This record gives sequence, C-alpha cells and structure tokens, in this order.
Amino acid sequence: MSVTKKSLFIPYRNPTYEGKALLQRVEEFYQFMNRRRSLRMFSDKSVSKEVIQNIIMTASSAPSGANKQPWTFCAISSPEVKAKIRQAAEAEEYTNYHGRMSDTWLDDLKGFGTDEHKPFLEIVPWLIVVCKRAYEEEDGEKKNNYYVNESVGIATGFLLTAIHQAGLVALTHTPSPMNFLTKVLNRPANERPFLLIPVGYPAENAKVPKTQRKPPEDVIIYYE
Ligand code: IYR
Repeated sequence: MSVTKKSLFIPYRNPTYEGKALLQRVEEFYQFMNRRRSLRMFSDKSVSKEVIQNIIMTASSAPSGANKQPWTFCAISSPEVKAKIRQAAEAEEYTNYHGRMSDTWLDDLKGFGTDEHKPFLEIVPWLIVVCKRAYEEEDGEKKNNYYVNESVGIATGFLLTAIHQAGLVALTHTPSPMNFLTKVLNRPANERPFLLIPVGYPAENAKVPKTQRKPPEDVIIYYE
C-alpha cells in the first residue's frame, strides 16, 4: 500500500539584487571562480576536520533527484588508508599509461605532465572520496535513487567551489577503474566511488599547466 506524502511548504528567504549591484556580484564571483585550478602539487600542511566537515556539508546542500541526497563523502586523513589508496591507484594508473589508454588520449594529456606516479595521494592532509548511492535499502526493500550521476556531479561542483572559497586546492581525480576504493574503504554494495578528490594547501611554488578557457561564443548559444 502506498502512503501519500504530504508537502509542507515554508517561506523561502534569501536576499535578491538588482541593477549594478547584481552585475557587480556576478562579475566578481566569475572572476573569483575563474581563478580556480586543479592542482597536483600539494603541501602537507594540515587542514582541520571542522574545515573539511563544513566543505562537505556545503556539497551535501546540493540539489538532488527527489531530494534523495544520493551521496556519501569518505573523508580520509589516516596515513595508512592514504598509503593503501596510493598504492592501488598507482597500480591501476601504471596499466592505464602502459597500454590501457589510447595514443590519442596520451597525446591529449601531454600538456598536463601526468604519469602513473601519484605522490600527492599521500602528501595531502585529506582525500575525499565522493561515492554515489544507486539505491537505498529500506525494510529489506531496494529503493532506487533518481538522477544519481547528475545529483552527485552537482554536489561535487559545490564541493570544489567550497574548497576554492576556503583558499584550499583540489584535484578531480579519477584513478580508473576505481573499484579498489570500494574495497579499501569497505563501502556497501549500493555505493560506487564517483571521484577521488585530494584537498589541501598548494605546495610552495606550485605550478599549473597553462590552459585556456573557452570564450563565451564557444560555450553559449542565446535564443533571444
Ligand atoms: N587518470 C589518469 C589519466 C588522466 C586522465 C584525464 I581525462 C586527465 O584529465 C588527467 C589524467 C591520471 O590521473 O593520471
């Protein structure tokens, strides 16, 4: 028998802006976000658990299909667990760089200076493994979540934004395949690792590849 859920509505409260103030706000936020970069050169300087918790709860405030919040964030500071993750990730990446990735793919990555070595996985104070939850088990019944990839992708965007806002840096890392994380982190059958995100301070004199972002005309089509 299905139970009809009754909606309970509450007032929406948040400031609004107009005119110059609005334009200034969006321009400033764009400039701020446009300074975000993916880093591979991290400092070992510590970051407190409270900081990480706030960043993760920002991510968890993201919209999701039917508000199911189909995610789990594994926040890892244990040196032993980080070492296990590095070892398994490097083993997978060795196979990637020595045959599993196509020549075109390897060519596309040349400018980024990546290889199978991932020392940052042990150097950083925190690794966040974002997991997606395909379904929930309630009273022995499997209940599918909705738009799981979209929801978890948006939450990860919030996570990266919160990390940047804190003046910290991150890498959206996909050591593929990622199933080793399920084992190392002992995650249940309804969860799959989605992204591995090292978080910390940038190394002194950290460098990033010189890349370019597409201009508006390449990413926006207006229908006015
Ligand atoms: N996962 C590999 C390869 C890699 C793939 C892409 I697409 C990148 O943007 C960067 C790296 C690695 O982490 O080295």
